Formats: sequence, structure tokens, C-alpha cells
Amino acid sequence: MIGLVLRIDAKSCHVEVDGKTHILPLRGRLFEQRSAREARPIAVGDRVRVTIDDLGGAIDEVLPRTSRLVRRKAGEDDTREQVIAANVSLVLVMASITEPRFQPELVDRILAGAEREHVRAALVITKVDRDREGLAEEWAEMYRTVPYQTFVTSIAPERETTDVLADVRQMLSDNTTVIVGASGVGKSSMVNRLVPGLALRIGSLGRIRQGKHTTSHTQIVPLPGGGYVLDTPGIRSFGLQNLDPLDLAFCFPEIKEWSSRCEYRNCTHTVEPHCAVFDAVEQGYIAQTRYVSYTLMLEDLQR
Ligand SMILES: Nc1nc2c(ncn2[C@@H]2O[C@H](COP(=O)(O)OP(=O)(O)OP(=O)(O)O)[C@@H](O)[C@H]2O)c(=O)[nH]1
Ligand SMILES: [Mg+2]
Ligand SMILES: [Zn+2]
Repeated sequence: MIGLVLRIDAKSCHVEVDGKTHILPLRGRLFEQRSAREARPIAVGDRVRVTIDDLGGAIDEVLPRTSRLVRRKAGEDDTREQVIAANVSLVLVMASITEPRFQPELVDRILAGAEREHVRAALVITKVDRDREGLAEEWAEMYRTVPYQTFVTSIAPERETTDVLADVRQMLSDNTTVIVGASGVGKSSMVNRLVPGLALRIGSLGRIRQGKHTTSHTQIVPLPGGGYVLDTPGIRSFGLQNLDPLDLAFCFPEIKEWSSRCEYRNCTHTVEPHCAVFDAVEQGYIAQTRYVSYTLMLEDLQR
């Protein structure tokens, strides 16, 4: 039988088989077979072959993935990969304009992670009800030139962006979407808003200011109008690894576009003369913040 992994706990997984949820352990051999790079042999969104029997059953095999979103596992010395989600068709990067503050580098890192795996990405900038200076629209304009589809939202009852939320829902209904972003930006709140009756746990601002996370496990939620969303725990960092530094430019669509005009084919767009990317930054065709994110990620990869 084939099932869908809905959620992963320390020793077992929640797997949906024929519309019913089973809690199943993994066969030991799955740990032996996993690639040395991966911290865990299974991820939420995986399709699995399972046996269900009188004793409960087990997960026998993880089927090949159509896509994955992967980052370097958090922690200084850990160089293994963490697969955040498997078999997704859309990565929705979520950031708030304030509380917590907008972090362009984190946004760019996740976007680059999606590009690397050739998964479509889009951006939600939320809590616009708290945006006194109109910064959310400025950031959105910039990301639309990259180009990324970008939504500026609020779910605050009195200042809700109802039309834009309908657009977000429309996009999600066609996809299996993983929502990724820092803790406290409002990921679970957004999923609750889109799924009537759902009550995912939401953080309080006091806890968020103390750096406490609310969502502790990734889980899949089916949407009433079609599609699935994966709500994930907030992340502080998103590192890429096992990537040739020269391939990083391909993870930034606008840098890739300009790089064809650089004088050197192996240009890293940092110190080389006649670099079209550097000129495009100087002339304002590429945003400074995007270029800074690129150079910081490049330094990580060259280390
Ligand atoms: N003002 C305002 N607050 C919001 C909005 N969306 C969410 N919040 C608040 O932001 C806080 C955090 O929301 P969560 O949904 O728990 O954030 P999260 O991204 O799921 O956080 P983690 O699970 O820790 O990753 C809550 O207090 C929400 O009420 C919004 O559009 N405007
Ligand atoms: Mg959450
Ligand atoms: Zn260059």
C-alpha cells in the first residue's frame, strides 16, 4: 500500500493511507540505506510503501521524490542536509514587515534554495497592517522585478487584505505548497485563515520576542478548495551546501540573466573586471540587498 507522510515524530510517522491516518515506525533498513548526507531518511510529503497488519505495520520504503526543499542542518558542525519538505510544487516564502523585522537575507536564501531545486517560488510579505512607512510595498516592488510573484497581506481582522488573501488561496489550490520563514511571521496564522475550522497553534508576541518558536513539527493540511499546504517550524538560517560556488548565480534569476554579459565565463561577480552583474548593481538594475545576499552565500560556499 502507498501512503503520504503527514507528520514525523521522534520514532514514528503519521501516514495517510486511503484517507485514514496510521502511526507507523520506519523499518531499520531505511536508516542504513539513507544517503550519508541526509540527517533523516524521510520527510513530510514523502510517498511511502507501507505494510499495515495486526501489529500496526511499518514503513517499508520511501518512493522517489519529484522535488525537495533542502537546507544545511542547523548547528555549527553539522554538515548534513535537512529535507524540509518532499514532493512540493511551490515554495511560499513568508516574511513579516515588522515583529519580527523583515530579513531580506533570509528571504533570499530560501528563494535561492527553491531555485536550486527547480521548484517554483513565491513571496508573501505580511503584517502590512503594522507597516506605517509603506515598506512592504517597496520590498514587494523589488521582488516583482526579479521576478517573483509577491503578495502583500494582513490577516488582522480590521485591516484584512481580503482580495489578496483570495489570490493567495487561488495559487495554493493548484499546488502542494511548503510555507517557509522565520518564527513568528504568521505562517500558521495564514494557514488557519485559509482553512475554516482549522486551529493550528499560534504564537503570542511576548513569546516571540523571547525567541520562542510555536510550531514544532511540519505538518500537511489539505485545503478545502484543493491543494495541500505544509506548515513548518520557523527557521533562523537557511544554508546551501554541496553547491559549486559558480552555480550560485543560477539561484538568483536576475544575476543569472546579467551574467551572460560578463567578460569572464567563470566570473564570480565579485572582483573581476568588466562584470556585467556588478555594473547592473551600480546602475540599480539589480537590488543591492539581493547582491549582498548573493555575496554572503558565496562566502559560505567558498569556506
Ligand atoms: N498584526 C498582525 N499580526 C499577525 C498577522 N498574522 C499573524 N500575526 C500574529 O503573529 C503572531 C505569530 O503568528 P504565528 O502564526 O504563530 O507565526 P508562525 O510563523 O507560525 O511562527 P512559528 O510557528 O514559531 O514559526 C501571532 O501573534 C499572530 O496573531 C497579521 O497579518 N498582522
Ligand atoms: Mg507556526
Ligand atoms: Zn560577473
